[in-house]
Order: sequence, then C-alpha cells, then structure tokens
Amino acid sequence: MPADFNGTWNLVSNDNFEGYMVALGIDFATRKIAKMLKPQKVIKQEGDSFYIHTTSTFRDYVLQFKVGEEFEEDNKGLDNRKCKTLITWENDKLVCVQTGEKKNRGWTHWLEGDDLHLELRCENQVCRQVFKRA
Ligand code: VL7
Repeated sequence: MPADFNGTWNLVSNDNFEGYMVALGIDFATRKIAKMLKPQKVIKQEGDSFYIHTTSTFRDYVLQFKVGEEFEEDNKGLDNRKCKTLITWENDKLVCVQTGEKKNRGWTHWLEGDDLHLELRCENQVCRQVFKRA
C-alpha cells in the first residue's frame, strides 16, 4: 500500500520560497505577490494516479500524473518552462525529477504525522513547505 496523500491541505510554512523563485527566474514583481500567498493543495490519489491542484488567489496549477510514467510538464503560469517530468516512489516519499533547462529541478512530497511536506528544488536552492489538513 502506497502512502495516502488524499485531502485538502493549507500551507502553514514556506522556507526559502524566495530563493527557489529566484533560481527559476521569476521576476521581482511576481515574487513579491507570490511570497504573500498561502496556497492550498487538493490532492486526489487513486493508487498511483494523482491529481494535485495547487490554488491561490493569484495563480492556480494542476498536475496530473501516474507514478513511473514520464510526461511533458508545461509549468504554465509558474515559470512557463517545459520539462520531462517523472515521479516515482522512494519508500513512502513521492519524488519528482523535472528534466529541462534548469539543473537539479524537482520536488519531494511526504507525510509526517498529520502534516504534508513538500521540498521544492531548483539548482542550488531548496524551498521547504509544510501543509496542514484544512
Ligand atoms: C507549485 C511556484 C514559482 C511562479 C505564482 C505562485 C503561485 C500557487 O509544483 C508544485 O507543486 C507540485 C507538488 O505539489 C505539484 O505541481 C509547486 C508552486 C511553485 C513556483 C513560480 C510564482 C507565481 C503558487 C500555484
């Protein structure tokens, strides 16, 4: 049985989101707005099929994937770069590698107690986000 990420999750902490956005080349004005946001994630999981909707008052992002199946990701409304994206299980962690122009790009999701964790990586920057159930 894989870990169960189903639920609605609210951001409670967001460490070094600024550094992550700078690494992605997000402009100053957009970063200023983005770092004030408290995004919510709605995750729908059926086995290895995922739907992750990250919502905020400013931008929305939907990612749908099957674990182990590479796809082209369009990061529309984020940095707008395309990546070849592959998400795999590493024990109970969901590990994403986004291959493209930016080195070392990806993220990892895991559960710790009743919290949802997300580590976002780009080049030499790591952003750590924690979400609690809504
Ligand atoms: C998605 C943002 C910075 C642009 C707006 C910020 C809007 C709300 O990829 C992500 O999550 C994965 C794992 O859950 C599923 O896609 C993180 C937010 C990264 C990068 C770019 C700033 C403008 C934030 C959509």
